[in-house]
Amino acid sequence: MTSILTRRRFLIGATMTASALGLSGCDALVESDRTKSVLKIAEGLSMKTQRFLLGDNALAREFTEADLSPVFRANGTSMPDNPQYLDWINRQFSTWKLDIGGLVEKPMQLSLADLKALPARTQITRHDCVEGWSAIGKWTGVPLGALLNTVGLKPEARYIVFHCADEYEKSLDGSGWYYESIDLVDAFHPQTILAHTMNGRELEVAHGAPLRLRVERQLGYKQAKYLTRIEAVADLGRLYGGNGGFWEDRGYEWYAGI
Ligand SMILES: Nc1nc2c(c(=O)[nH]1)N[C@H]1C(S)=C(S)[C@@H](COP(=O)(O)O)O[C@H]1N2
Ligand SMILES: [Mo]
Repeated sequence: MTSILTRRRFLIGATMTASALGLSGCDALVESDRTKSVLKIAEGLSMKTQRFLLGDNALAREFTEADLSPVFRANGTSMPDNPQYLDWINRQFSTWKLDIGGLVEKPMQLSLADLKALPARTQITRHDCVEGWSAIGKWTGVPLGALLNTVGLKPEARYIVFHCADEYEKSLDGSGWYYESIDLVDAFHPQTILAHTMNGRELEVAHGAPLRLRVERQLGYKQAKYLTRIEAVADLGRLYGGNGGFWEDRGYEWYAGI
């Protein structure tokens, strides 16, 4: 098993390739398309490096009950303000459904009760936000891979997109809805779950009720809350800003490996 330090060094090494390729100051980082494509290469390297060093199925570290953070901060949206969501809350999410569609053989709609009746995985993991805080929480939910096997992915499917109930940035064209995406390696990873339970209790609104993604080898912003729809797609270019996520459309890396 590679030590975290070596792994971080190696990842830094991969990212450094961007500078080796000729990026100098931060100003150079701002606009040029070449810079963007170089950064994309660096990001591709860090994803490949992580997977090469750790393997496609290597688990993120799991902790014990004793490690649970006494306080787990809520970040980003902590209360979606759209009327549909408020109605779901008022009905204890009994009318909420998760829609699974896109490039699948058998599209499905699952209620919260349906999801809770499925076999679940529980994991205690550390959540790392890019803003510089971490918290350890216990998550219980349905392995995404099992759900995808049930609906059956069409051969063209390459990514899984997660649509959320919060419009993070109000805009006329609807480009401000929170969304995220992962590829099939992460979608079928054993620790990738749709969590309905946190620290042994029903997921609170601030943490993404009634259902949120946990994709444990990536940073906080990938952990989409308030899920409404899961869509299998062949490419990410046609969704919203085209970069595969709300924050990705605003400059963050799509592969947020940690
Ligand atoms: N739908 C939605 N999901 C989201 C966000 C958000 O604003 N909306 N914020 C992200 C960020 S940046 C982080 S760090 C985590 C925070 O999860 P928490 O509120 O449970 O701590 O959720 C992520 N998922
Ligand atoms: Mo975050």
